[in-house]
Amino acid sequence: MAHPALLIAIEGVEGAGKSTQATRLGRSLGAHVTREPGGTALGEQVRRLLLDPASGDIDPRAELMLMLAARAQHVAGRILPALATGTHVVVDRFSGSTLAYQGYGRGLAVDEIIRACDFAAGGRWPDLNVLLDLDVAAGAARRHDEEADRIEAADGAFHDRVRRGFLELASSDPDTWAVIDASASPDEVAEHVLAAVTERMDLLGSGGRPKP
Ligand code: Z5A
Repeated sequence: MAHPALLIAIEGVEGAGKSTQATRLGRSLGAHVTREPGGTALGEQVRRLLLDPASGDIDPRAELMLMLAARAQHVAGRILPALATGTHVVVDRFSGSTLAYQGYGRGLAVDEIIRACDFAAGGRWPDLNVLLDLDVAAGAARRHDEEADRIEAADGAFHDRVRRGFLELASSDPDTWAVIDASASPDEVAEHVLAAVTERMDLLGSGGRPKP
C-alpha cells in the first residue's frame, strides 16, 4: 500500500474532550472511530465490568489484564482489519491510558506495562497519541452523568498522578505524542488536533490529508 493508514489515539483525563474530538477527527479523516475499553462485543462487556462500581476494588494487575484482554480482541478484530483496508483508525484511549492509569495511577511498574501492552496489541502502538491536557478538576466539572463510574470515583490524587503520567509520557516521546491545551473551545481544540495529525501524516507520508 502506497500510503499506510494510521492509528491515532486520543488521550487525556476524564472530561478532557476525547470523545468529542475523536468524533470530529474521525469525520475529517473518514476514519473508523472506536474506543477503549470497548470497540468489540467482548470489549464492551469487559468495559461494563471495569466501570461498574459493583465490581468493587479490582486488584491493579487484574484491572490491567482486563484492559488488555479487551485491547487484544479490539486490535485483532477491528483495528488491524480496518488499517489493512487503508482506513485510518481514531481510538478514544489506547496504550497511553494503560500506562497513565495502571502505571502512574495504580502504581504498577511502567516497564512491565509496556511489555504487556506490546504483547496484547501484537506490537502495534499508535502512530500518534494526541494528549488533550486539562486540569483534573476542570475535566470532572464537565461531567454531566449523575454517578461516577468505578474509575472516575478514585480520589483526586489518583487522577493528578494520571495527568502527570500523561505529560511525562508525552515529554519523553515527542515524536509520537502531541500535547494540546484542552481548556480551549471545542472548535479551537479540533483545529489544533487536525494540525498535529496533518503534521504527523506529512512526516510519515501517509497521504489522505484530512478535510479542514
Ligand atoms: N482506562 C484505563 O484505566 N486503562 C486503559 O488502558 C484504558 C482506559 C483504555 C473509561 O474511559 C475509563 O477507562 C477511564 C480510564 C480507564 N476512566 N476514567 N476516569 P472513558 O474514556 O469512557 O471515560 P472518561 O475519560 O471519563 O470519558 P468522558 O468523561 O466521556 O470524557 P471525554 O471523552 O474526555 O470528554 P467528552 O465526552 O468529549 O466531553 C465531556 C463533556 O465536556 C461533554 O459535555 C462535552 O460537550 C464537553 N466538552 C468537550 N470538549 C469541551 C471543550 N473544549 N470545552 C468545554 N466543554 C467541552
